[in-house]
Amino acid sequence: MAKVLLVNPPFYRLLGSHYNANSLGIAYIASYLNKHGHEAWLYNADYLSDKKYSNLKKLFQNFTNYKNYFKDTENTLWHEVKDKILSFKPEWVGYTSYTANVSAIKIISDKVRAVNPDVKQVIGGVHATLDKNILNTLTSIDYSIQREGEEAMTSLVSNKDPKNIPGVVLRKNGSLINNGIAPVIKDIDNLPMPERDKFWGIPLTERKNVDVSYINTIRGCPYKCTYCASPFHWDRKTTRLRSPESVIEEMRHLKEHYWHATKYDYSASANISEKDTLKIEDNTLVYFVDDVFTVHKKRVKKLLRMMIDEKLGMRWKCEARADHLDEEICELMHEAGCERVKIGFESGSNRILSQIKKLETREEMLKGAAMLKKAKVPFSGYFMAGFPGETDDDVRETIDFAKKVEADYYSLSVLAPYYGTELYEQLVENGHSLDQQPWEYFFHQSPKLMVNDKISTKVLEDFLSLNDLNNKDKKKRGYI
Ligand code: B12
Repeated sequence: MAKVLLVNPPFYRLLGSHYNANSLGIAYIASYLNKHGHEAWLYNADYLSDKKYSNLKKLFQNFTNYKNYFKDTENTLWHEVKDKILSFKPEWVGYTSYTANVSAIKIISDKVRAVNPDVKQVIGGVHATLDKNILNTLTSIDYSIQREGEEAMTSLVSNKDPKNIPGVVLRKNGSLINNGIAPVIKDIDNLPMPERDKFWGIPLTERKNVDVSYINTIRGCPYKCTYCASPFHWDRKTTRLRSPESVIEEMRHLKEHYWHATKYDYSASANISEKDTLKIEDNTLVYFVDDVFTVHKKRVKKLLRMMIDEKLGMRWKCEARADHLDEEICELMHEAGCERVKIGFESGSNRILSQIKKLETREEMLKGAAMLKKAKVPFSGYFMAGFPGETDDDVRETIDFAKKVEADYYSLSVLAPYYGTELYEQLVENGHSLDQQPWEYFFHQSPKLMVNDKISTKVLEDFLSLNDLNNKDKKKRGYI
């Protein structure tokens, strides 16, 4: 039996906000390890003892402070994380990675190695999957696991020979051996539910502040949008959907063991500029983290009907595409307690939509938005600016379009081409020096135009101030 600590590195904390949700990737690895007789716990190093989320503007403003943490590698925050990891006395430590947190993993893993070289360290998750040479940068990490980590991690900590474990990258004689991507887990219904109890590093009294109401019902996404890491992180051809029965079982389990009676506090909306922060009570809203929750219409209708019939009374939110809706789905969503649909519109310019392979037009999107409105389902509109070659006119089209869809909340981002996306590869091929940028810059709350020199400051400002749009209507609900 191995003692394993799975770590979600600091990120929002460094931006002055907090993130108290259970990171599902490592929660799945932990429950799988525990099912196989190991002792695996989760440590969310991004957790802060607080209930406040910074609003979008604050996140943008805190970018300079954020960058300073990476220059100050002896900052007490890094030492605190290292000390908490070591206080668990782990034999194995596993980090979950996005591109933006790779630098944090570097700082922490170096410190852990310096104090206790016997602890074996592993990296998994999106960045580890997309960057097969990541061990060359992370010199204190022993193994990298590509794509789904349940089986590979279990084999590693069970002391199987890493050379023979599919999915693992290891070092030998100064070079890397890559065993290839981990095989697809075909039946995701039968995976144990993600770990929701074993949290290291937070006092028991704060345990109830951990948001464990994230649910993953789909692994993968059949689309190939050029700005998204999913097509490469997951295999587009092997998108797997859990059965509605298995999803309902997880909802029931959540309700029985973790659900809070408290309601969301909408009084402070992140859209209302005089308020700095938004207070949220956790475990009062299920978050379906799937890329496109509605991707399979027949299945989602069955699931929504089951939610209604079961009378679960649990409010929820999800991510979807506007073209994967119909009137019946929207009505069922309303009846089944949908509090928010997060729609990735991205742009209001058909030229840009086609360039980024969104496979959707603004006309189709408007139709989807209208159906949600008719069924009284609140939705957030996600928009981006700063694509290569995008002009002021394109952004103005986005601004007009965004106003037309009348979302309940606007989330606005300046494009950060994520490592491993089609867009990133194209840009590097065309001579952009993205590969020279620090990893920690690859997230979308950085206000800088990274790969566009055509959009004027004024138009970008107008775009970003769409965030204030529904200030006028305080009845509309802010960010959730
Ligand atoms: C839900 C979600 C969020 C949530 C919650 C994140 C969380 N920590 O739980 C929120 C909204 C907070 C969020 C924030 C961000 N996200 Co996000 N998010 C997602 C989303 C939609 C689903 C993630 C998920 O739960 N998947 C389900 C689980 C089961 O899958 P998984 O995490 O990949 O885990 C499996 C494997 O990767 C692996 N694995 C994962 N970790 C580990 C660790 C070890 C040791 C091992 C062995 C294996 C392993 O095994 C797991 C089980 O098989 C993905 C897109 C996607 N479909 O994957 C984007 C995605 C991961 N996010 C992304 C990004 C960029 C961000 C942000 C940086 C955005 C920003 N603010 O600018 C932040 C970073 C947050 C952070 N704390 O670091 C990108 C990452 C791309 C990249 N190259 O970096 C993705 C891929 C989206 C995209 N469109 O490209 N995100």
